[in-house]
Amino acid sequence: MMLPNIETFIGCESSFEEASVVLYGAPFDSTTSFRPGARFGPSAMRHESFGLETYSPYQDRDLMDIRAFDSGDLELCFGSSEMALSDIEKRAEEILNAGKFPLLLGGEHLVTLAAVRAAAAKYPDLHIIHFDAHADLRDDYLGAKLSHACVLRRCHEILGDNHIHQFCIRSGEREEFQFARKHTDFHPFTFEGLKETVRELKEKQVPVYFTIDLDCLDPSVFPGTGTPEAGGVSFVELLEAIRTVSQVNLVGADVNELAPMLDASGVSTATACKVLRELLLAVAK
Ligand SMILES: [Mn+2]
Repeated sequence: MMLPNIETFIGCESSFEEASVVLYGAPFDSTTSFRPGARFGPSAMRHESFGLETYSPYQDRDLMDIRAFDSGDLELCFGSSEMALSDIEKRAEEILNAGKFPLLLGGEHLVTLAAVRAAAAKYPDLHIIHFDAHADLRDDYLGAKLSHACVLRRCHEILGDNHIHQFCIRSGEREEFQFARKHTDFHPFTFEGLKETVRELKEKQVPVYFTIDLDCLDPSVFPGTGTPEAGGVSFVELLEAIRTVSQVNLVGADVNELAPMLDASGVSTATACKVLRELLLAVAK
């Protein structure tokens, strides 16, 4: 029997019914402030994932041992952020309501807001662990409230003070840094303090959403992104941090801001694929 050529992320071959983790792609980059291209991130990751092994020697786990389903990319309206967010939120809600773990592939970072809206509706005491070079706490960007530069500020409006835990942040306006020191659990530059944060969240057993902006990585290992910022973490540091975060009660996650065409070497896409493999293996029950 011949089957249609449907490309999934490597090792994500379960049916929706069997799966514990469901991937969904949001190829959206309409509010990118500098270099666009993140809309091509999810499809590039699927395509290039076949250069990876399904086995992770770091975790001694294999994608073939977990049950993950790749639901493909949403068809999103590039002209309306609100319409795009609404479609992403509906998909996240559908996955959550089926009792499965939604894992979103961006896209620019604004897509996280939709997933957080869905998760917060189900889990009112939601916390966010946020890895990023940028604080993303602007109240508006050139007058727009819906921008990838404002996404964590919009999340703060939903979740309130001390529910957002930020790491590796090394860029933003002075006002964003002042806002962070007042309203979020703020850890600039590195993952310092992550173990303590994870211990507290684990003790409280609160639901946690995990958002990884890949530009937390140093541009020397991850140049393929819209707003690269020197002074980032290494791949190995990120991997260890992901494994630390996986100890909390995670209810959803995303990997965002890969713009594959901005790195002709393909290394950024390969790195993003490896981050996703490790994240999948860390979160799959
Ligand atoms: Mn960023």
